[in-house]
Amino acid sequence: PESTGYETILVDRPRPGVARITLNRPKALNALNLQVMGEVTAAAAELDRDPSVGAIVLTGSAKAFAAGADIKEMQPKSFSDVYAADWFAGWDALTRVRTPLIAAVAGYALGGGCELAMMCDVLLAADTAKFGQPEITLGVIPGMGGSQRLTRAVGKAKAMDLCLTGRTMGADEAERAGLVSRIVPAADLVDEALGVAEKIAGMSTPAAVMVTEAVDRAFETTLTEGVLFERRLFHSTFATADQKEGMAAFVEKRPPIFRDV
Ligand code: CO8
Repeated sequence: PESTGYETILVDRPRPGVARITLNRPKALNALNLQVMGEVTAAAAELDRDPSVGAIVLTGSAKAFAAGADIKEMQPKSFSDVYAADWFAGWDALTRVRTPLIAAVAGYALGGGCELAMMCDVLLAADTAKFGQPEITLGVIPGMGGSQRLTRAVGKAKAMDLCLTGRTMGADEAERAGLVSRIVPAADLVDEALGVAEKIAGMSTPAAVMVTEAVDRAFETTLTEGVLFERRLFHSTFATADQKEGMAAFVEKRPPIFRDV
């Protein structure tokens, strides 16, 4: 059983090695308020510390992954309020989670919802998914990394288009643009995401974590530095028992049994 006491999320373990965090504020279309931020980041950090969890699925409802940061919570805030609280900085904790995070998006992923999905390692979309950064229509701009991660994911032209007009982008356009890795019929989204998570959880955990660190490094550094970083991580996989097992299993024509060491 998972930690209880969460009010805005559900946490469960639907498959071996797989944990799922479900955003659960249906009346507000999963709008992300401070409580959601605290609960998602706490649950993810706790699952990250659990060696039996090899992948985490983050999802919402059929209608909304999340319709953005909570506008009603932000409405009364002043500049000093949001500056002093460093509003949204708490979400950065999610990017320190080392266990692979899979976003499974159906329905609205707008504003902070789109930004939250983009913080995950793998982004799967239902055919009903709608992505957008509509902050400009509220007189503000993205505040959880949207202008940066969207631009890196889809390039300047589309990022500018989306952030300046506030329009939404359907699953097909998101897939063409490189924002999502797969589109799945809505009815199959959760199964597909759990299957992807189970597959990842069955890999060598050190290798899975290293490869997410290596891919992430591509966003942070030059090609030369990134290639060196990757090569050194590659070398270090030879210090793991899982490398011995994985290569022996290939040669012996049998499936590997990784022990995550
Ligand atoms: N915040 C708070 N409540 C919300 C939000 C939200 N982002 N989105 C929906 N809700 C609430 C609605 O107010 C409504 O509540 P109620 O029943 O009490 O009126 C309930 O959810 C259902 O919503 P709708 O009735 O609007 O449902 P529809 O199906 O008609 O419409 C939409 C769905 C199109 C998604 C619509 O709800 C919508 O446009 N939502 C807002 C989308 C948006 O603009 N998101 C961006 C928010 S801003 C952000 O994420 C980052 C801000 C960065 C600012 C930086 C500050 C420091």
